[in-house]
Amino acid sequence: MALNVQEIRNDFPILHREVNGHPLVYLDNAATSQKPQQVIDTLVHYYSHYNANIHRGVHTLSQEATDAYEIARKKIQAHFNIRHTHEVIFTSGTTHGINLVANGFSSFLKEGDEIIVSALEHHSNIVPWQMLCERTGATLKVIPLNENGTLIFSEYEQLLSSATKLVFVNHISNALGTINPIAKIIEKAHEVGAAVLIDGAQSCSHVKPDLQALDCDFYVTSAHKMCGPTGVGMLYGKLEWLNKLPPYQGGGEMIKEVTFEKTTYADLPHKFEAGTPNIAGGIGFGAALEYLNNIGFEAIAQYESELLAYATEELLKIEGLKIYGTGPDKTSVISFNIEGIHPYDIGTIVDKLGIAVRTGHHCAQPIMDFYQIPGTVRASFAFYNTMEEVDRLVSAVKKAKMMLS
Ligand code: C6P
Repeated sequence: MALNVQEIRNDFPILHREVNGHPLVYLDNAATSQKPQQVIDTLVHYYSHYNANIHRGVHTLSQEATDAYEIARKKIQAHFNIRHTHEVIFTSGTTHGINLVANGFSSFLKEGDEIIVSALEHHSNIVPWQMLCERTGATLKVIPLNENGTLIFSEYEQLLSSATKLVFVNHISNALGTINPIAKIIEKAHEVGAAVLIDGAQSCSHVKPDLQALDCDFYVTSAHKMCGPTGVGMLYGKLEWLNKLPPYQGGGEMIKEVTFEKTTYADLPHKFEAGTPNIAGGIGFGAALEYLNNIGFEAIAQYESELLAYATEELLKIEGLKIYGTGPDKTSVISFNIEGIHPYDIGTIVDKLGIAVRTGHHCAQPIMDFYQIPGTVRASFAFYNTMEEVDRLVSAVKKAKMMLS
């Protein structure tokens, strides 16, 4: 079913503001998405009507807040087709989820073990594994890139061996938009007995992953990339892994019993949820999933691919403009540079014209090193963007080129 984009845009109050005297064109969706009124209302309703701590009180407000938070966990479970509700761990976001797993593996790895990451990773899927290698003596191996920004799959197969304990790959690259063949990556890793963590920070706003079908061992994402609030996300782990991993943080609500001699830990998911969580955020995450599902992921994917095709075609008409990330499977992200012009300068000028894009290395410096560039201009599109906004971007980039050449 086709999207009614104008109607959808009415759900997003921020899209009606002006920036520097121009109607806002928000094309920084890969950094964070905008929030529909339905999600904003959910947060306001929580704080105005039943704000209370959860899992701790017998009073009515605490029960209401606990129920809403646990309903949100069930919405996440259903959305990602997760077998058990207690395989859903609330986190503060993707970065938190990855660090939780990396920390947990400290006790399982030793010298001689190997961890594989891809050359397409965000820093949050590189640095925690480097730290894990430093702690354990394990070695980090990297799947290299083709010139078009796709992974060299045959090199991945070469890297796999009985020494491989873990494989970490993002579902979609934030810097280039490349969609990785994660089903094949997971299958190959499992053949050598390695566990796989998929970083879904960029994918969840575009596709609806079926985690049981994918059979990954861990999956992490952030609510703020998918119309939800910041500061909340989820870690999925297969039950056997979550049972094996030690807790990441100690504190309230993650215990069964505490004495000065010995502490025993709570059952899943609470073992990994120490301290007061982002309650409003978790409930808002559930509302965001509901919102996106009401629109429908097939319709979103179809429309975003039209935006991508049109924007790619129009941008490539600009002489000297080069797009990085030109693989066959791409999401609606366009990373580009114009010969002889620094990406920051383009970003600054288009902002003056009301257009928000991200410039720089996008927390993925190894990709920039691969292309031997300081960074790119990144325009990332969401289902609430329009073809007219693509035209505004193209005309602003042309203007920037004229001013800076
Ligand atoms: N990428 C971007 O502009 P957090 O910050 O924990 O919500 O997400 C981290 C993260 C991890 N993996 C990938 C693939 C990501 O894209 C991100 C966040 C944003 O591209 C902000 S740096």
